[in-house]
Amino acid sequence: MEPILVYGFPAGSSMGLVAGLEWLGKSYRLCRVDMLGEMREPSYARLNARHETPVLITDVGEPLTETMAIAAWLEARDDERRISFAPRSAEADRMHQLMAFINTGFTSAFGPLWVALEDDTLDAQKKEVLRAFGREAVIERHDKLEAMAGDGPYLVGESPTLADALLIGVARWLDFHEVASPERWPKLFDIRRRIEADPAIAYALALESGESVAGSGACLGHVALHEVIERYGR
Ligand SMILES: N[C@@H](CCC(=O)N[C@@H](CS)C(=O)NCC(=O)O)C(=O)O
Repeated sequence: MEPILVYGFPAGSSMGLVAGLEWLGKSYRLCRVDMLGEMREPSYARLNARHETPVLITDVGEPLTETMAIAAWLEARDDERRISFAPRSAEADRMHQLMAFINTGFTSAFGPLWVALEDDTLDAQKKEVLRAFGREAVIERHDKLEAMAGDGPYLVGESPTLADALLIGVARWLDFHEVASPERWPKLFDIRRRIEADPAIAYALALESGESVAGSGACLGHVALHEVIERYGR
């Protein structure tokens, strides 16, 4: 069977993996999940007990959670090295380093901003503390990633890779939370603009918004969440 990527909306980091699948060019299916609604239902725990996206249903029907594990699964099947590099190469090491940075500190810096936005039990003062803390953390992590970025058109190499896929799913939260102007980090700004101009991103964003659009042809269609849970849930 083709793998199925369970991706979340609104504004899920998994949007980057949809683009990654498009760049990989192998057949896949998608399953769109409302993170504010159906992902919180008890039945979703059969796919991911932590009630998070993304989840990849692998080609043998096993749910695989965690972005880094899913990216590693894709990389292992990227025989033509479309979105990754030869194992043991310096580029592969650098790509893994950037992916790890993005998936850990860079992503988690936005956590307080999400809590301030979504947790209605918090009073205004607590929300402001969280916002101030989150803004500072996001700026600091952007400073660090800017220092790690090279002078190339993408994070690593001459075409978009899994590192760019992970970056683009999360970096847009900077604008969503209105933390700072993206131009403040010129290298990241340039890389983001280049990735965002890619048709795979327009495709992934349109799907996230619920539009029905044509991509590269690699996506064989969507599967309903209840079907994915019934067939592949644990
Ligand atoms: N460690 C997980 C984190 C995944 C994660 O936090 N996903 C977010 C969406 S980007 C989520 O599902 N959050 C739960 C929620 O919004 O309630 C990974 O890297 O895949």
